[in-house]
Amino acid sequence: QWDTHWWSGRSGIVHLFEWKWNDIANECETFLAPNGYAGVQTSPPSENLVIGNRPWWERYQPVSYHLNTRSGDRNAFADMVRRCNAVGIRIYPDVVINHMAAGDGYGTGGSESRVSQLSFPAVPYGSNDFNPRCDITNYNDPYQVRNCWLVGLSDLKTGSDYVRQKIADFLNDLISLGVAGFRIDAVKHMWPADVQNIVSRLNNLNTNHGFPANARPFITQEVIDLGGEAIKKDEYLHIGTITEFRYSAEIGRVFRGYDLLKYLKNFGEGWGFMASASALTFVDNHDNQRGHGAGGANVLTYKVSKNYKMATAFHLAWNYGIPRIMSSFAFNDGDQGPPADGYGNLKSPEFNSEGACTNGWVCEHRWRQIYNMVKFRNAAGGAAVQNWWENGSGKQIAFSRGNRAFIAFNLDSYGINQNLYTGLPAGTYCEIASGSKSGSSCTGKTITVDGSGNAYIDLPHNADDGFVAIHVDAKL
Ligand code: QV4
Ligand code: CA
Repeated sequence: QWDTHWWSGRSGIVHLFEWKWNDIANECETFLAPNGYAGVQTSPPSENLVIGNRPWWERYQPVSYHLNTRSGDRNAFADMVRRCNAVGIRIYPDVVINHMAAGDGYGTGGSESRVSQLSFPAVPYGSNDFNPRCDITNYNDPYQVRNCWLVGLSDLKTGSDYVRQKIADFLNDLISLGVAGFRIDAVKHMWPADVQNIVSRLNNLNTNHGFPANARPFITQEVIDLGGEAIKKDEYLHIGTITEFRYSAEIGRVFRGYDLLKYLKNFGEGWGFMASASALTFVDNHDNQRGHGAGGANVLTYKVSKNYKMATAFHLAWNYGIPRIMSSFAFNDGDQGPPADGYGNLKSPEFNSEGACTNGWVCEHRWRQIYNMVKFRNAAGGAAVQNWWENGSGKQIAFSRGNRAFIAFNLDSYGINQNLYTGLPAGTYCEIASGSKSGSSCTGKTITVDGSGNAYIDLPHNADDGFVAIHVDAKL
């Protein structure tokens, strides 16, 4: 429940938010695997309520556990998992199990949602399967948070044997298709014992998809705990990993320049975050990038691209947590749905000559500064952070990962123009923010490490990218 089941030499889970299953399968084969990514978090695969102008959040309103959504049907889901596993990309669907939909209507597979009668015939769930209707108004009352209806979503009686087994059957169906684990939605709104019980009913991973015998599904639980509420992330640590929302809030604050970079020296447990092996870390997620959930105004998104790339570079360079990378669609208002045609069918991403997404998809995971930092993380492996350097004002920092990788950041009002000790073997390296290694040359700048491990670092305050990075796999 803590093991991601990543292939060795891979890292990073990309949240391909609202992508179609077939497009994810193509992305695994053509981009994610060749660039060293390890996994994908998908949007919820279960049938959801069709809502008016198709906001993204309709997918958080289940109508049944049929695998039938705008992302594709059961066959497409199965095909995606098979193709991604074959190239070493693990699939972790987002699963919504705390509740069903909030309104009456029909699902993406045609099933009925009759909240007014507490009836979801396609599961089936009936009136015995829901907690009595009430609103969550006080997050300091654990009973209310767990037993009342989150923003009017029909709250399942997860204490009941029948409900637990229906949920476990749904998750076991996904396991049979080869998923490596789950992002479980709204875990704060379920009692730890209920979540634990459901997880205990899960089968081991499917060995036909390359998992070893007795492998448990990776579990990451969405528990938003920024401190100050009654429900603590610690209550769920024995079940699996947990989304570390403080990571998102704090890294945004630092890379917006509201705190000094030098304080990142002990980023992680030193800042009061949970233990690294339990922490699912992210710069932004699909909620807080648009003002839903928690994190507030400091959260960085693709819209503040220079600072976002710097924060992501630090995220991937630093050896704390299990990193998840957000891959967004462009939006102006927080309810807007993903790119779709006039009939509501999701659009496939298209790519320009440089590999960047077009037609409404942002695809941060295809930004050079980001995918090259995944390669940096893979090159660094388990090497420790060493050779920390900071300037007098604390707005410029640099560090190495053992003798395998080196990175410098500048948020100051003047440049870095000096020799720094990199810890790396002598040679010429491709600087991976500005370009990529291609054969024996580099499409961007180069940095030369001398025989004593020093390199001249030139990083102007107004450079396009606020960091420079080199690693042994990009040595020329
Ligand atoms: C409205 C009113 C309610 C009223 C209700 C009556 O606001 O006060 O009770 O009508 O029916 C959508 C609308 C919301 C609406 C609700 C029900 O935005 O206004 O309520 O539907 O019709 C996503 C969105 C929500 C969305 C929900 C369901 O963020 O806006 O609600 O999907 O479609 C807390 C939780 C945390 C949660 C986070 C957002 O602790 O668990 O809020 N995060 C997860 C997901 C998130 C998802 C849910 C949970 C729910 O990451 O994306 O909410 O599954 O912090
Ligand atoms: Ca609940």
